[in-house]
Amino acid sequence: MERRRLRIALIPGDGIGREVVPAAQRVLDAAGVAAEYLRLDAGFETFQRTGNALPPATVEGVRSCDGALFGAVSSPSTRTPGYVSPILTLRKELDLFANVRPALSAPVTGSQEGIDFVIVRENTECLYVKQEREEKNGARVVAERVITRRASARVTQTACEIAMRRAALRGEQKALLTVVHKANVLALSDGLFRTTALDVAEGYAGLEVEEQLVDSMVYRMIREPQRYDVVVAPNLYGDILSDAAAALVGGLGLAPSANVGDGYVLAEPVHGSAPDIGGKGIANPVATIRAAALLLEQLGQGDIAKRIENAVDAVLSAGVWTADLGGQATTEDVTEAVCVALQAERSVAIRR
Ligand code: GGG
Repeated sequence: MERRRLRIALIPGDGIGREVVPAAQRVLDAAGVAAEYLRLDAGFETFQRTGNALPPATVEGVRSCDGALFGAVSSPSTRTPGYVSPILTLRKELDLFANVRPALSAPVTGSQEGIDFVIVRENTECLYVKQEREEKNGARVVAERVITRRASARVTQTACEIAMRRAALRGEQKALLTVVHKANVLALSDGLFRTTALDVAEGYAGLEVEEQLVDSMVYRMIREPQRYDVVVAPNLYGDILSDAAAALVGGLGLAPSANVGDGYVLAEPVHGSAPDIGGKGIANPVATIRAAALLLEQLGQGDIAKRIENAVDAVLSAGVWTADLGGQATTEDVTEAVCVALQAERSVAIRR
């Protein structure tokens, strides 16, 4: 099948981002993806070197591509004049309003069985608008939390569409959407998210809709993760819930995500830059390899994405595990094993 040649932006960022993004690029090559790559700078190291954590050329370059693969950044926890978080800014600049984070059981000892749900996190507002101010000489700090009807509606629409697509793939008529909020305490802000989400979801026939307070959601997700299908949540709750969900299926080393907007997708591992292990060659590349697969799926190459996911599963099933999973494999070992699994499968397919 003749495929469109893709143009993909690669933004390794900081720390282990610089190891796992090249690993994922190797896997894309081994899978036979027809693509040209544009490598772009961003992150704290870029800030230290150039005074800009997200150079305009990076934003321009990202826009010139069909999609992007981002690694990780290490934003400082203290206020740093002139520094902006490149990933938060990119999400805003490109209007990537939904962050799609699958939680899927994996063949590793740290994963529970039978889990297959997706958290769809609102990606542009909530506390992440970073409107903080000091009062009373710094003795009191106020952080504004923004929730809008528009953002709540479009993230819910994305979640509903994912739910319907997943049901169709399962060959079922029914899907379940869980709307997470804390409207019993934050009646205005979470109240708006809740009513908007419930209104939007009502328009999808065959979609069962439930709502859950965020605290009880954490509890139930840990006790009965197998019951969930698609979960939609405001930004901060979605961020926290998705890290917790990753812990149920093998950890952050395996967890991919895709930031999606109306016409663009930027995929990334859920994990950060892990500066403690950066440069040691021991980072788990699987989350980024899976993120690359999510990117392909969004760009209409779901068949290659599936082959990459199968190759990753085969490698994990064979026990080729990095230290975060309890193994001794290096980044290179895992990457090479996935490439070999893909190439073996490709040559069988070509012989057929
Ligand atoms: N790949 C996701 C990532 O880098 N996560 C860390 C994160 O969210 N950082 C935000 C920031 O440092 O500005």
